[in-house]
Amino acid sequence: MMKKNWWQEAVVYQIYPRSFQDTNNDGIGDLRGVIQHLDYIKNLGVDVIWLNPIYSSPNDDNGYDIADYRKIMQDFGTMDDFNQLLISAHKKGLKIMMDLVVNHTSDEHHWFMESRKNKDNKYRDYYFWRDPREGKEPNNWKSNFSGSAWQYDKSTDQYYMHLFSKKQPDLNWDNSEVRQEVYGLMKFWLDKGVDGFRMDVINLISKKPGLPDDPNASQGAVEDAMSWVANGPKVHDYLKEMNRKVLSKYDVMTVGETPAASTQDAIKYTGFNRQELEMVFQFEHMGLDWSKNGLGKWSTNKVSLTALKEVMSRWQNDLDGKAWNSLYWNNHDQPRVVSRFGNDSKEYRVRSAKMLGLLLHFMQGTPYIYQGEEIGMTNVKFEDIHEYKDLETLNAYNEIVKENKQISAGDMMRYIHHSSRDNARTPMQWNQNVNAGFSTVDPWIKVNPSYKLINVEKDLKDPNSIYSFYKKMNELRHKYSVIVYGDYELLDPEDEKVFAYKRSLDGQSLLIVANFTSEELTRSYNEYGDMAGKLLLSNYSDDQKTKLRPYEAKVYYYGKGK
Ligand code: TEU
Ligand code: CA
Repeated sequence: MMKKNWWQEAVVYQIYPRSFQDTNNDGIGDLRGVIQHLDYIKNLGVDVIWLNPIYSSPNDDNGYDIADYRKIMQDFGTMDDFNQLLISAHKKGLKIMMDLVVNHTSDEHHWFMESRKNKDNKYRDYYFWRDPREGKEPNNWKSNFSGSAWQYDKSTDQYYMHLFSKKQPDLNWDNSEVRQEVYGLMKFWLDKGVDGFRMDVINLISKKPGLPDDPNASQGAVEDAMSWVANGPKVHDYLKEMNRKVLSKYDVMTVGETPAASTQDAIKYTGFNRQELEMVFQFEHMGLDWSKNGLGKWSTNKVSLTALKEVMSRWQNDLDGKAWNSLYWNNHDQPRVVSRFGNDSKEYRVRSAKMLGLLLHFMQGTPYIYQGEEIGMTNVKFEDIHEYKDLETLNAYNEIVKENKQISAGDMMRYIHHSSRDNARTPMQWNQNVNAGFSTVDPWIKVNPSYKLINVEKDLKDPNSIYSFYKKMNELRHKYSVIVYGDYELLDPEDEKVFAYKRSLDGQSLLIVANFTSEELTRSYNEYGDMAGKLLLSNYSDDQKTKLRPYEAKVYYYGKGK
């Protein structure tokens, strides 16, 4: 075990600035909006804010297509606003983690605009330019946002690679100048005083030499193709270099977004003696409800609880003592967890949102809360495809429904309601006023009509709200080291209705029990059969021990000597 670090004991709150708070009435959230709510965030008891990209961008992919890494996106404000935010946050004891998007840039970044001019340009090799193969794309790789990963450029009769949209050309990390540029821009932000980075698809930066065809490309969904391009041969060399040249010089926190990473991969990225990253965002639990017949995330599948237990427990156990987990249900790419793994009906929304929060927050690792999760925001069901803004959703609709005619528009809309990234991107619901208090004008994306029922103002007044519950979880985590560092043991792996586990550290332990159904059940667990520990937290006002009511979730503490 390594020495204890602040980022292991921290809780992170993720902000999607575009949808958080608009302060200048243009319908788009901004940095002043984040400043305005710092007390709200502090009051929740978190330690770190992760900001989705706020850099200058044409917004093809809401800021994940960066045109200038050293400038603030105009929609969001100015560098002065950012400086103000950093100072105010630090004064309140909140750290700021930035999004680092360096697998690709915008096609409007000056490197790319130079690069595309001609084959001899100094920046040509910053990207992947290749000749056509028999008049077509250089290989069979797919873009994550539909279609080929290659875009033809007439002026030089070559294609460039983009694993995401064609406005997100991939950077060539094998070019050492590219790496130096990235280290330079990281230092720019670290020298300003930011406290860490969340690194976008950082395990895609090293491409297989020769860019060979993916042998499985014709089968399965695009997401499956990720495994062919992820975790490439030099990725660890590059991360070690980045760590040596930049990260090791600052006391910062890093989390790499790593699709298609196994626990063994994660140990390589984040192992305590590896000098690469502190943690990764893994995707296994997010893939459990995907379709098995080629449409990937476009499904309405329900997750099987035993499968979820298996994945979560494997990550807990495999990393224990070797590396560090990140704990998340939600982010700006995922549907709302209460709609996905819980029950968002009027009757059970609050209960099941707390149950899910409790289940996750008592595991080993650093928890991440995505804006709105702390008030139990739900998925949205826009009726018209034109109300969706996310390019992944819109491209998939075009490809699957219009071009390939694989499924009907109606079926696709049901899948979109279930899985679209826009479920997470509707404006933050502050109160019952017009546009949920997000903006006085029509927002860039419609507000979820649920805001009259679900909003911050309501939750702040209610000691039994989801917000109050998250606040209590944060307090407990900061008080009991067994929550942070304890080891983990799954109980009754084959129980399809209740998720129960145990945590232990230095003679103290915790029993966590979560009923995933709307049924009344009875359960007991060996040495804890009587559930005689001290009840630390529960989503019901009384305790009926072995009897579990719908979506009941609770934590018992067993002190030393038991
Ligand atoms: O996401 C990478 C990623 O794996 C997602 O594209 C994922 O496959 C998809 O969202 C599942 O629906 C990161 C960012 O989080 C995302 O917002 C960006 O669009 C993407 O990288 C490109 O930068
Ligand atoms: Ca604004």
